[in-house]
Amino acid sequence: MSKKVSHRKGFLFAMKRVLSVQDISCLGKCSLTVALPIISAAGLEGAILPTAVLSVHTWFKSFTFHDLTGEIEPIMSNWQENGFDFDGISTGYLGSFRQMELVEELFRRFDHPGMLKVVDPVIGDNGKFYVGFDPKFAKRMAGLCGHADVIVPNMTEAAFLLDRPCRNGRICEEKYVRELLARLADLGCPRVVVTGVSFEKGKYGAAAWDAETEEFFTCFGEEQPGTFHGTGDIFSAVLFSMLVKGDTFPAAVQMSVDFTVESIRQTLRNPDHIAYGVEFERALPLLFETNARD
Ligand code: PXL
Repeated sequence: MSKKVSHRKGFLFAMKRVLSVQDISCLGKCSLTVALPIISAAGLEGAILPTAVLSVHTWFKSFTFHDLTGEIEPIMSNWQENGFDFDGISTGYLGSFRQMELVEELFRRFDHPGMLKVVDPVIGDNGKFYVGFDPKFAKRMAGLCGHADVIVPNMTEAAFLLDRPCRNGRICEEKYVRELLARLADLGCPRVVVTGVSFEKGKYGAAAWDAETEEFFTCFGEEQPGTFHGTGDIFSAVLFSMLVKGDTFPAAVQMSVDFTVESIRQTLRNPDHIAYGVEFERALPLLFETNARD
């Protein structure tokens, strides 16, 4: 029988511990290789539950894929045996229906008042599903979203979760986004952030809805040219970290926009920048600064 021992309580300056559940793409900047440095820079203890190991992410023409589904249950049972708990659990890329079921089990087993559950429904971008995903997968992901406190889809994922066609073009109307957010909250998640939103040329960012307070807000930054892989994972890792640290919902979304824009801006300074990820490492000082006030 597991004993509930928090190894951190009782220390005045105990760090908060968070868990990130997603794949390890060994090379290519996304999922755990970006989430962990962001969590650490934000001053949180990062634990990981890798769902698969890939040579590179699926944006590349070829990749290896080693599924780790069989490890998930034994790892969570072992954590329970050792008495560990988390201040937050965040999920990203999940490779199968079974993994979504296991994440729901993880949420159940480690739930306690104040434990934040963030789901980034990683299924597609730029109007298309990522390799291996389809409308059936999106429907199951919508079910998982119903178990989260916060979800962070991009505009493509938001449409796919609701089984709607994607709209063309970057600029959209506020009315459309407000309705999208309300329908996403109807999935059962009280706080929704949609990324990749623009109402006018030159401004790009996120729109959010808090169904409990009925508050709608937007956070924009200066629009940067081009599209970059992995920015959604960066955005959700910053949002997750800032919420666990106790930021208000609008402040956490604004920080996530600022950090993502700064990562892209730094990337574009390098004329030989890589297309498969951004130089988010250069933006990490923005997060160090948030620790001074903790
Ligand atoms: O960035 C999202 C992501 C995460 N993990 C893997 C991916 C992708 C998007 O393509 O392929 C393996």
